[in-house]
Amino acid sequence: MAPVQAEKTEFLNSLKPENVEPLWTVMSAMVPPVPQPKATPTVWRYKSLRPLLGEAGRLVPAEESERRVLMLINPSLKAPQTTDTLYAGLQYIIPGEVAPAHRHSAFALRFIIEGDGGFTNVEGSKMYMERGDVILTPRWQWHDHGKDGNGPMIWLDGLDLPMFQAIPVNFAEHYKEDRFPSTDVEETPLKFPWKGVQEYLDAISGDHAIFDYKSKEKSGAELSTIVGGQAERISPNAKSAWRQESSSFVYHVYEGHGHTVITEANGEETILQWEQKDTFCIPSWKKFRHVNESSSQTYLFNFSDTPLLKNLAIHRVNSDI
Ligand code: 1HN
Repeated sequence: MAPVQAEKTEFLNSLKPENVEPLWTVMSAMVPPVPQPKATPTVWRYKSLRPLLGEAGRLVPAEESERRVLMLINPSLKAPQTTDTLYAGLQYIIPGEVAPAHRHSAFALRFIIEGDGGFTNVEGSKMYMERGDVILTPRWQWHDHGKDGNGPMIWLDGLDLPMFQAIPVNFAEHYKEDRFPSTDVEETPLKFPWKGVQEYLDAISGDHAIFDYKSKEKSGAELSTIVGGQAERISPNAKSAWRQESSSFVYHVYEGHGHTVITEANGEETILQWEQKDTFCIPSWKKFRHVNESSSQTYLFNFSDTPLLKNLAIHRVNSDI
């Protein structure tokens, strides 16, 4: 080793005990030319997960679980990461069960996949939920879930939990009783029935339509400061527009089947094949488009971290595609 190299190594070794590290060896990785999400594009197949949810229902009592959820964890990351910034899980509830009242700093939304007679009570407003509905649980609001009638109910939970890994300020509290006192409500700003969303999408001409879920309490605002949502319609055997954003997305297939093409900067292609009730994720800055392979309309729901990025002034859209 040339003397200067030996000296340099000795110098670098002397830094560690002082709790300092050189920036110059890692600078390019820290400020890469484009986002480098760690998440891998992944599909969670309902056909495979549905029996596992049933097994969880049989083996894990509600009292034991607080929330009976299978988390959708990205194979390149660990819980609670579905993408680098978003958490998704499938929740399963059986008639008569109580998912007890609690509140936390994290925001949650739910997209109902299967069943009826299930309800969420948010701060005393008890809302019944149906397939396709979006239900919000704003930060620090008491919420519990339950289920009347027959058969289970299953929904997709979307939370901003990964952010609390980086900013560990998530508080939670349990209510003194299982249920927060409630009254039934039909119309509430926290519920977005599917019917109206589909009517909106169907009234738009063209092969690809997007509905932006917006807060009903603060007009024009996103669903939360961190998580936002959209519904999309793609015409029979048609393709959606290409899209590339700094946001990451969790998609859920409400109806239809097809695939999503993801093109990397080096031209490499990933195909995510999906069918009804599947969930899949698109990491940040991936260029992607959906292809409807069915002879009827395909409807997708997504939630993303777009509001977070907008609020931090780091949302970026490639509009040259
Ligand atoms: C939560 O409160 C719910 O209320 C679901 O249904 C999933 C995952 C992590 C932390 C809190 C719910 C959750 C959660």
